[in-house]
Amino acid sequence: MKPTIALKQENLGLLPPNIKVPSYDRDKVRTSIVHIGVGNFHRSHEAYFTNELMERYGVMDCGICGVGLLDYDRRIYNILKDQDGLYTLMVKELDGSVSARVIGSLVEFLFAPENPIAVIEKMASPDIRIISLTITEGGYNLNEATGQFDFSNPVVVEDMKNPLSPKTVFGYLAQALKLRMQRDVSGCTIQSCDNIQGNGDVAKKALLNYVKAAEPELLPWIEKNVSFPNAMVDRITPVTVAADIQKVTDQFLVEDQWPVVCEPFIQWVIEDDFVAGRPEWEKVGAQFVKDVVPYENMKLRLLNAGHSVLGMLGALHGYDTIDEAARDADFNAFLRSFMDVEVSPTLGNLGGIDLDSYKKSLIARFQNIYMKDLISRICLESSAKIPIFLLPTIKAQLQGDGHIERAAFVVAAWCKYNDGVDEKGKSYVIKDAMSDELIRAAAQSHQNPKRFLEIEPVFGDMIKNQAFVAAFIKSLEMLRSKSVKECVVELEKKLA
Ligand code: CS2
Repeated sequence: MKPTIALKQENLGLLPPNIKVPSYDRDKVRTSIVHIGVGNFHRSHEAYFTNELMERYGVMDCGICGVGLLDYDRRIYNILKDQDGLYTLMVKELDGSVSARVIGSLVEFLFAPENPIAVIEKMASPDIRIISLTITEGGYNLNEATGQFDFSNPVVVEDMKNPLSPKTVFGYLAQALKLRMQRDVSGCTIQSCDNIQGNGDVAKKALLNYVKAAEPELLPWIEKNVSFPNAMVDRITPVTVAADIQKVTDQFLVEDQWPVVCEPFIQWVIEDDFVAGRPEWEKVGAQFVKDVVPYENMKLRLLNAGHSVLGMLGALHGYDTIDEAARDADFNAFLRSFMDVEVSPTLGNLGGIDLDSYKKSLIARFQNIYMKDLISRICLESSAKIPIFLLPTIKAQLQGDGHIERAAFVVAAWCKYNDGVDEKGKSYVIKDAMSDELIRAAAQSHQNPKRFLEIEPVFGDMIKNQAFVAAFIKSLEMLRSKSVKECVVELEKKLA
């Protein structure tokens, strides 16, 4: 048994040849990006692209300073500090082979609860050209129904009172941009990397709403000096489990406390609107385009909603992982017709994208048996996901009198999911910022099915649409009398 090696800068030379390590001099890397929300996705995506630019092209001026805003981020902060910002990215191919590389692009890390001023100063530094975000779909604090910034959120109330020790991303951005304005530092780009339609526009709207109330004199400066490019981001990145940590040690001899696992597929389509310049990520595979809307629609409505379809159906049936649900012939048939009949007609002109092969590749990605992407990961925070991933399809289809039965069925499956127990009798926890309300509404829906659609921040006024309500009620009644598998088979037969 060969000795294992702790992941640290000084040990990189000791790692075996089957794992790639940064060959560039990390001491020479200069930081120009601050990234808020260093989760697994950031580490498999933007940090990976940036590492590739450093590795393959020797670009040294795009180092990333990670920032953790939440108490929850303490663990990643401590681990990355211990590992000199290094971590292993393990790619799981469709044929079961794995490849690994150590990523070196995260060269600094700040933990905001420990030192808020350091974070504000870093973001205000003239060296910083981009502040990028992965703060999750729900992190933008906009009410789904009204589209307005939620000033009743207690952390926002606190930030308004204590601007110099903020808690929210908007509190930090406002203070940092204010310093930039006061010190006559140039503007910068705020780059959302979250799965949201028009993620740049949404980030802008949320920030401007906040600033208008908190620091009104800053508003015109931001409008003039800050850009918010939209982007579509994609790489399936499951939760890291103990077996992954073990695999990294067994196969690559690396002791990494929190490696990242992902699929080989990667895509980043970005609007080219960077006020202070940007790394040439296109050299390593990113696409810069004028209009990202078609790409976003396609990805959110097919991949992310496809995940929610498999997640909800799979959870009710009692599957644990997405690949199990995707390889179930009945669920697969349902997913395929959901994509073809209900989503594809809403996508408009995709200008040269081969939609059929995109859908085929999605199914193959979902079926990757080596990924073990947990259904619990997909189902968490669905109250922020469903309105972005699934409801726009229903709304678009209703406008054109198209089919909505399958999408409505998934909404009904989500309602039943909030009963908290699968068909095998196993209970699970609903992890969602709105869990209390979801659980209450789902419980009441046993007497009054419409009750679930009354959750206004999720459904807005969709309850007024009779066709949708009828399809939802029918599905929910069916789901409460039959297994989810029997339901999808019956539905497919009926709609064929
Ligand atoms: C998933 C996404 O969170 C979810 O529900 O659909 O995290 C998905 O894996 C990524 O967007 C893939 O790019």
